[in-house]
Amino acid sequence: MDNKQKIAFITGVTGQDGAYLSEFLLKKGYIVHGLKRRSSLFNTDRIDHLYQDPHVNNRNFFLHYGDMTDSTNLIRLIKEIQPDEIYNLAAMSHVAVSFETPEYTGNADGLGTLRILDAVRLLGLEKKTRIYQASTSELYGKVQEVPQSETTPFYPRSPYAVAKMYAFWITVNYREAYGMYACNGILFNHESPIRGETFVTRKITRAVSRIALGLQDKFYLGNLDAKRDWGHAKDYVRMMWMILQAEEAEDWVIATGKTTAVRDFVRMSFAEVGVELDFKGEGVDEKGYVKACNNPEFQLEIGKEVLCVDPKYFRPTEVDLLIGDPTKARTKLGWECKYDLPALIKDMMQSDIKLMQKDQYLKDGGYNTLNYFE
Ligand code: NDP
Ligand code: GDR
Repeated sequence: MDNKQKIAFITGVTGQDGAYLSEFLLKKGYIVHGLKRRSSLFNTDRIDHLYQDPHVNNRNFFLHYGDMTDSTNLIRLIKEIQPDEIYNLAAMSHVAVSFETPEYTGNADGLGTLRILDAVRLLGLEKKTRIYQASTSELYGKVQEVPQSETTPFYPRSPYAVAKMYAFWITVNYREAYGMYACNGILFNHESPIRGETFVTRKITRAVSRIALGLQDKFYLGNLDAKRDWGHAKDYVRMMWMILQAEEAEDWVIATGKTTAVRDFVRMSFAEVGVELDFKGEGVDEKGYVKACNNPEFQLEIGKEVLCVDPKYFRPTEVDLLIGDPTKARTKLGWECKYDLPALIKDMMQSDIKLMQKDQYLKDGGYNTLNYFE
């Protein structure tokens, strides 16, 4: 093994960010180790293109079984890997699901972070290993001030956000108590063609693609008024790395500085396939209709109902408005994003149309295709 090569350990390697970060670090010449969970089906779709046969020499990408709720596993792996950098991305990351599984979320997302930090301390790696903690704009929760920056007070509004708040402060505490290089990246929402299918952006781009191709009539969403500061995951993983290269360990807001309502994300996604939408009604009675269809490839009837609100997607407590102020990262780290929202939506829509065309071939061939509405 080349001693000059840096070694990274990524928890959550099978997730959206884990996949993009692995690609990014491998391109930079890192040796990358990833933590994956055992599951009854393969769960490595997002990183299959990086997989290397364990029987060949000179590998630079390794996967290990493990779980954020298992301290002994984490300690053993960190001892074996001796990482220069740990990116702690593993989490039960779905805000709505965290209301259903609050205890598990606290364990994996909150205590899981402590387990990583304490493993590094226990192994005497405080001066060698730099730690990136995947913190979140969900910490801001109930609006205290806009735009939200590193100095905005936190007011978490879900079991997920409360667990991540513990993770935020335990990271700060280990930095201050033990002189560890440990940072929180307070990242605002970031999306991509490989975003989990039940987050709102991907749910929208998948459904719009299926509706355009005639595979589905309509779809259901919850709160259309929520506003988010959406960026592209490819831009954001670059910043995770930049954060760990900075001289001082600090906490950083990474955001685009622009906010958009869920309703407008829907509108923009339909516009990508040449469909203009009309919204009628209010609250749970609001619906989306086809106002115009300017793309001869997709034959959508004018007046067709394509979107309904289903109260089951409303959360017990909502985060109404997120808009980040990335001034610190911009001035001190040179942060800038290559993708704006229209470019992000274009990327996601082009990818989902292609994916759904595959479903169309399968359906035409008499095979079943899966369609989850959650
Ligand atoms: P994903 O949900 O796509 O990925 C989460 C990853 O964590 C998956 O690899 C998942 O494994 C793994 N994981 C979940 N629970 C455990 C566990 N108990 N033990 C080991 N691994 C586990 O999330 P993203 O990639 O979008 O986000 C990465 C991180 O950044 C998360 O911590 C998230 O909370 C945080 N974040 C994300 C933002 C975003 O907009 N994407 C914004 C701010 C923060 P499996 O594949 O098996 O499910
Ligand atoms: P969020 O992302 O909660 O911001 O957390 P999500 O895409 O789930 O929701 C964004 C907003 O859309 C509203 N919404 C719906 N959401 C979902 N999932 N499904 C629906 O049908 C629906 N209808 C409306 C939500 O109420 C919400 O206001 C994401 C995750 O990646 C976290 O891990 C991360 O920390 C934060 O972003 C920053």
